[in-house]
Amino acid sequence: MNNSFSEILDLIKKSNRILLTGHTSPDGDVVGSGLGLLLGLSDLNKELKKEADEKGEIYLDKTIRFILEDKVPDNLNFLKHSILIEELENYDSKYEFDLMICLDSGNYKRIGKVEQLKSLNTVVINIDHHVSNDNFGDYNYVEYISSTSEIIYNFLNEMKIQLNYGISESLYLGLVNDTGNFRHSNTTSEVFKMASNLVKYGIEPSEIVRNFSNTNSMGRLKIMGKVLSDFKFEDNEKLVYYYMSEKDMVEAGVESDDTGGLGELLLSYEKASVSLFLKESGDFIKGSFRSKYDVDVNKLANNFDGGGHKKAAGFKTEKSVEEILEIVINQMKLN
Ligand SMILES: [Mn+2]
Repeated sequence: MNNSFSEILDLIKKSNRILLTGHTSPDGDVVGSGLGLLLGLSDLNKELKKEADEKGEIYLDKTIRFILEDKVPDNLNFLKHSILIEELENYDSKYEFDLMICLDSGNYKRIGKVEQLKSLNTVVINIDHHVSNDNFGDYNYVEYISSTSEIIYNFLNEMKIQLNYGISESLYLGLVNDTGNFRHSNTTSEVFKMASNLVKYGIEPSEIVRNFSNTNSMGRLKIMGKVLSDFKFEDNEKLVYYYMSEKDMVEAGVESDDTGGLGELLLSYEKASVSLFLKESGDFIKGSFRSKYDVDVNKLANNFDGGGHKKAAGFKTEKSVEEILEIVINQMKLN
């Protein structure tokens, strides 16, 4: 059961130290929804302070921080306010947070080491759009719409928190990230209405997309070339896949976080229905599924305790590439 936006807002109003966070390896939706909410709540704080001043009441300023385990990737750093996002490693205050808002995270583990900042008295709010979300919060708001950014947009609007350039730019990036720039099936009429409204605040859609997408390093382009020339295809299951070892990454001179979106690239193969991009990561293999038609890849990822959406899901496992492929292909055969 979801809590209402007004219950969540009441909790925010009552809390003085608020921590916003999202999943590790942050994407445009984590950064966009988090920054949009941070800026909205900062304005709310000013508003509450003004109201208290007018009444001659004492007001304790809210501290609102947006902290992620990992650093914000280069292609998301163009946002006007991205400097406000803190990396856990650089965070050294000893606040006791009253409230922690987890964004775009299907389960509590997804926030990684930021979990250390929670104390016994911290209330957790879970705001997310993944079908695999397990309602881990003390308060939950989970809705299966395009993005967490769309939920934050609805929240700010319904709670009458005024948007501005910075909020709009952030939320627009979240939409672009999760709808594949309005290409995926989660692109609804509500999404277009939201986008249209955000543009009224003076943001430049073409500039956002250019900053977000046209930032491939030489290494990343070379690794794309390798993936495109060496991928494998299972004709019966219409499964296209590629396994990238750490050696491949070293040879191409790319970092692990330079490899996002390669599964989607593979899915563009005309005959493919599902793509699986596998990547060695220490003792684990990380997998990323994309689905073009009606194969539910959230279910496929569940085999490895992962999840996400019907058309995009991920997992991390200690199993070998061969074992992973066998499990996936066998399950696809059954369907
Ligand atoms: Mn998302």
